[in-house]
Order: sequence, then structure tokens, then C-alpha cells
Amino acid sequence: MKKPSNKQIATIIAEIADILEMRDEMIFKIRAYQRAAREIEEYPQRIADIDDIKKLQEIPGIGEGIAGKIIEISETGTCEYYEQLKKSIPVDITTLNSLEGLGPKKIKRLYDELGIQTLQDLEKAIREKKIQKLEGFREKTEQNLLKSIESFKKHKGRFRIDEALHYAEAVVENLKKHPTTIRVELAGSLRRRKETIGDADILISSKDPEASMDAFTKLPEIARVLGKGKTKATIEFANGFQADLRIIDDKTFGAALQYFTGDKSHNIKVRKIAIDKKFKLNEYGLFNKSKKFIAGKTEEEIYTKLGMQIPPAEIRRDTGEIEAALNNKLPKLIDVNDIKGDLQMHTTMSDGLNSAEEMAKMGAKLGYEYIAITEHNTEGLEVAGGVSSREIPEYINKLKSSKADKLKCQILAGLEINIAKDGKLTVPDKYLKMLDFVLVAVHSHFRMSKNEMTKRILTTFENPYVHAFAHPTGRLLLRRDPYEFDFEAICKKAKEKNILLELNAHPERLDLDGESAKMAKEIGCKFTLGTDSHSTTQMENMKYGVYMARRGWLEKKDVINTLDYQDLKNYLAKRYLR
Ligand code: DGT
Ligand code: CA
Ligand code: CA
Ligand code: ZN
Repeated sequence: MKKPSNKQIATIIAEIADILEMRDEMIFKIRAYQRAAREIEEYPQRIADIDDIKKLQEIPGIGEGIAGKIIEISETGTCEYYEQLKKSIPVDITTLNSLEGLGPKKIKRLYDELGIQTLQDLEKAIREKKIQKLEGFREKTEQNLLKSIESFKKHKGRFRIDEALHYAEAVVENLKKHPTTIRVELAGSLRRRKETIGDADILISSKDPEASMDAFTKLPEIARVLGKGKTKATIEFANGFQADLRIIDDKTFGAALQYFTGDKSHNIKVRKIAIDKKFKLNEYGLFNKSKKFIAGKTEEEIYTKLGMQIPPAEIRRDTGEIEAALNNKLPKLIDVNDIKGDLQMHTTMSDGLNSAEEMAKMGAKLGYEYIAITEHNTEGLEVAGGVSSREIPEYINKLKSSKADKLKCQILAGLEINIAKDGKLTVPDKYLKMLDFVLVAVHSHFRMSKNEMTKRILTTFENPYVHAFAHPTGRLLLRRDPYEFDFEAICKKAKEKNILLELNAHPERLDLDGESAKMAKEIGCKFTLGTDSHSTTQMENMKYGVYMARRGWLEKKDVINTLDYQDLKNYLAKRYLR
């Protein structure tokens, strides 16, 4: 048996937590498994390689009991405790729990009262209107569940970019080291950094194609080989994600890379430009009238011969990049190295795993000049921990005294405030003005009419102490669609009132996405990037936010956390003058 990945171990441990919650066991026990699952998933080394129970217990959040289970899972793929628990409540928790609006408690009730074990059972119960008859459930609950199911089905077979990239980059790194490899590159949606990925498309040129194919199909990460021919092989990883490897002649590698990067609409238009110039472009190269090969070893060569700049892969989707490239007007897109700080994160004061000081140390390690701690405000929102209005002065003191001057990375005192149903802010102005950075966001009452939701958000933009609107669409990737609101109206008001729009870099949100960011930029909005981290490791997710920014054509000047510390402070302080 192959040793399980951290992700696989974490999934089992998290599922144990879910079942314990369904069984109404002690909260501390449930929390212990939840925390362990997160630590395991984010642990930088392969946990299955640690076979010493004492060593395992050095990982934060891992006690003796859980350490024993990890060793069992590493050796056998599962553990007795988990198997017993699963028998006690035989439902498909993984699927049901991934539905927005269903948690372990509700799943348990649906099982107890209606015998629901699977998604199919749930659909049937909804059709028969059985759920609305349960106490505490309403007709609306049923409709919401239906929407969740639709959303689940729509996204089935797609993967979050972080997960996909994790697997695909391991493959590319591995093949790069192989002595017969000439070039190996990611293509397709992964190269375009789309937020969700269908499958990985990997291209390789090799001195020995057969050896490359063998190497690919024998990689340690893969679960099974789905197909293997002379020029193409398909493999599947343990989580069901698939990767295609194509063997390409090195002389035409650029043409193949251009073709397989896409997207399709970009390719179609570029091919048309070739035709207009009396050329022909396909995956084997650029050819002239007399079918002579004139370019194809590199992408640069092809675009240059077509009289174009080379559009960065992230913006290849025929929304203006081709015209810009023809007119020498492509923007210089923002780069991850331009980022000087991270402007959204949580700590142990609420549901985070690390202290503000630990987060700042990580900030320094990432080369940042500053971070903003942005705890949730407790009023009007049920969260684990958080800061009430009256606690704000003490909260700021605590952050400012956390040896910040000795840390190379400054700490900004921020708050993430839930926008109440009527758009009022739950924190009085006298407290708001003490803070360095005020985020507002929708965390409750997602299902309102488009008009009401738009009005609700716009109301908060009138407050002079609000800096930014966090995760503006509220989507959770592959789980929850955006709430309904008038995005254009929000952008216009944001520009007028100088409210920043957040590009939330957490891979479960990536909100705004590229399309929306581009539209907001065209209206004249400015942006802030934040990882919404709940641990130091998650701070490394900034790159995903940058991918979205690039997909949205953003440049350095569009994003405030490319400013250095003093300029940022000045910028944020200007709110009083608005
Ligand atoms: P995905 O996998 O659903 O996340 O999205 P992609 O873009 O990776 O799509 P995929 O894997 O079907 O194809 C990879 C690339 O191959 C795609 O970005 C462009 C190119 N391609 C695929 N099918 C066609 C086609 O019918 N025409 C053209 N021109 N290009 C195609
Ligand atoms: Ca693909
Ligand atoms: Ca593919
Ligand atoms: Zn939030």
C-alpha cells in the first residue's frame, strides 16, 4: 500500500470529529480532532513518514491518542476507531457535510428521523417534502438544500487550484529531475491559474519518450494509471484528480504549449489572426502559405511572428488581451514579489491557531513589512471568540504591545465586521476610528433579494471609517455560489467612497475572481489582498490571491498592499478626510 498523504490522514481525522459531533460528544474532544486535522493538513513534511509516536506528538495539537491513530492510518490506510465510529452512524458524511447548510448535527437528525444516509436519500426526502415537516426545518430549508445539491453536482469533478497545483507541481518537479527530460511544463487551466481545475495538462519533451512515460506512470504520488500510449498517458491521484502527460517533439514544444494552454476562445482568435496574415497555426507550429514551418520552438517565437506581445497565461481568455497584445498595450501585471504585507488574518483570539506575534514572525519570514490582524467583531455574529466593541481599546493595546517594534514586521490593528441585515455597523464610530484597518463583510443572511442585498452593502460604504469590503461575493469555491447583488453598483460606490475591494486569497474563497476584479478595475476601484489566514502556514496562500489579481489584469498600482509601511499608514489614515 502507498503511504497516505497528509491530506488523506487529515480527512479521516476530520471525519472522526464530524462523527463525534453527530454523536454529541464532549466539545473539547471534537475540537481536538478538528485542530489536529488542520495541523496535519498544513504540516510541511509527509506525516506518514514519521513512525515514532513521540516525534508525532511534537506537532502542535497532536496528543498521544491521535498520534497512535495517525500511525495506524499511515500503515493501514484507516484506523479501528474510525471504522467503529462509521459503523455507529452509517451515513455518507463526506458528501452530506460538503453541502452548504448541512452540518454534522443536522445530518444526524436527518438520519435519525428520516433514515437519510446518502445524497440520493436526501434528494428523495426533499422531493417528498418530508424535510419541511421536521421540527426546526422549513420549506425554505428544503429549497436551500436543493440549491446546495445543485451546486454540489455542478462542481463535481472539479478541484480547487491549491489541491490541483499541489499534485501537479509535484509531478512536474519530479519529471524535471529525470535525466532524459528536456522541457516539462504545466498547460491548461492550471497554467492559466483558474480557481478550479478539471484536470492537469502536462507537456514534456524528452530524449527518451518511453522512459519519460514510464517515469510518469510510476510516480509515487499517483493512485492508478488510466491509460498509457506512445504519446499520451493519463493518471489519477488518490483524491480522484487526473493528469494527462503528452510527449511533445522539442522542436514544436512552444506550439503545443500555446495550444494546450488555451483557453479555447483565446486559441480560436489567435488562429484567426494567423489566417489573416496568411499563416496557419496549430499545435505543431506556425506555417506559411507554402506549408513551411516558421515558428514553434517557443511560444514567444509564435506570438512575435504574429506581431503580438506575449499575453501572460492568466489572462488568455479573449477578453481584450489579444487586441492589447497586438497594440503593444499589455499591462505589466502585479507579481507576488510586489506584495509588502498581508491584510486579513485571524489569531488565537478567535478561531485561529497562532498568536499575533507568531503571525508577525511569519510575515517577516515572508519578507513583509506589515500584517493586519483582523479579528471578527462579536456583535451580531456567532463566532468562536472574537472582539466585542468595548474590548477594542484593549485589543489594540495587546496587538501594539506584542513586541511589534522588535519584530521586523509591523502589526496593524484591524477588525472584520459583519454587515448586519439592515446594513448598520455593529461597532460604534468612536471605536472604529481607533483601528488601523476596518473590513466589512457579509457573513450572515445570504439569501436576500438582489435589491436588499445591494442596499445593505452600500449602506456600510457611507461610514467614513470603513476601509475595505472583504470577500465581496461571498462564494465558497465548489460549495456556495455568490449571493445575489448588483456588483456594478457596489463598484461604482466603492470608487466614489474610496472603499477598497478585497481579493481574498484563501483558496476556498478566491473572492473576487479575475473577471470581477477586471470589471472593478475598469470602473476605477482599488484593491487589498488578504489571505484570511487562520494559521501561519496559510499565510503562504498569498500567491493564489495574486493569481486572481493577475487574471483581473491588476497592476502593482491597483493594490494597496504593494505600498511600503509608511505610505500604507498614510493611505489608511486618509479615511477621516473623506
Ligand atoms: P479544465 O481542465 O476543465 O480545468 O480546463 P482546461 O482549459 O485545462 O481544458 P482541457 O483540459 O479540456 O484542455 C486543455 C487545453 O487544451 C485548453 O485550455 C485548450 C486546449 N483545447 C482543448 N480542447 C480544445 C479545442 O477543442 N479547441 C482548441 N482550440 N483548443 C482546445
Ligand atoms: Ca485541464
Ligand atoms: Ca486535459
Ligand atoms: Zn470573513
